[in-house]
Amino acid sequence: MIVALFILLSLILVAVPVTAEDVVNVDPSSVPRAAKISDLYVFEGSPDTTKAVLAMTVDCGAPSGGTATLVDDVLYRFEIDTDGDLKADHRFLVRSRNGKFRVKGYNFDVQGDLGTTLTTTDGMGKAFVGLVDNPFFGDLASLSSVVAKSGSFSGIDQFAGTNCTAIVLEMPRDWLAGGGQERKLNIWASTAR
Ligand SMILES: [Ca+2]
Repeated sequence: MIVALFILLSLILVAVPVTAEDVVNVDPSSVPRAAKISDLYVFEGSPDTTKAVLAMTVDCGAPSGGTATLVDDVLYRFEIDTDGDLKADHRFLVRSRNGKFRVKGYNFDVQGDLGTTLTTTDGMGKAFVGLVDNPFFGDLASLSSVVAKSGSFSGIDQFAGTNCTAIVLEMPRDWLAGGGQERKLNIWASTAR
């Protein structure tokens, strides 16, 4: 089995929406929810704007009170194209096993327990994999009536009270570019086994 799922998207250092999702080389119904990417985020660090943050959410919709879930031996990848050819030039790779996770890529090589924040040996990069409140807001119950022009949004978030597992990496901005100068980047996320 090769690539399980892609979530594509974006540019640099702005919180960005995902633009596409695709499942290839595998029956979508066979992919565990914890291997399906819900959203990809790219942020400028705050308050430290010399840092950048990559975040990927999976297993969204899980009830509150659960535990972080990654699928053991599935590779979770942040992929970064630095020269505009839409082919990854470097990656940050995350894998879990037996309640622990490991992050590798550029100056990252850290390993520890799910639910904890790990710091690279030089103190410049941080990695977290754990349970978070579902960051997505959606008033889906009103959507059909809004589309039909027969009603309006209620403002009720159907995702309230649900969780996701988040993979979050904070790093100096030049790490995102693989050590090169800051430039326009294409960034996407994928899972594979
Ligand atoms: Ca490239």
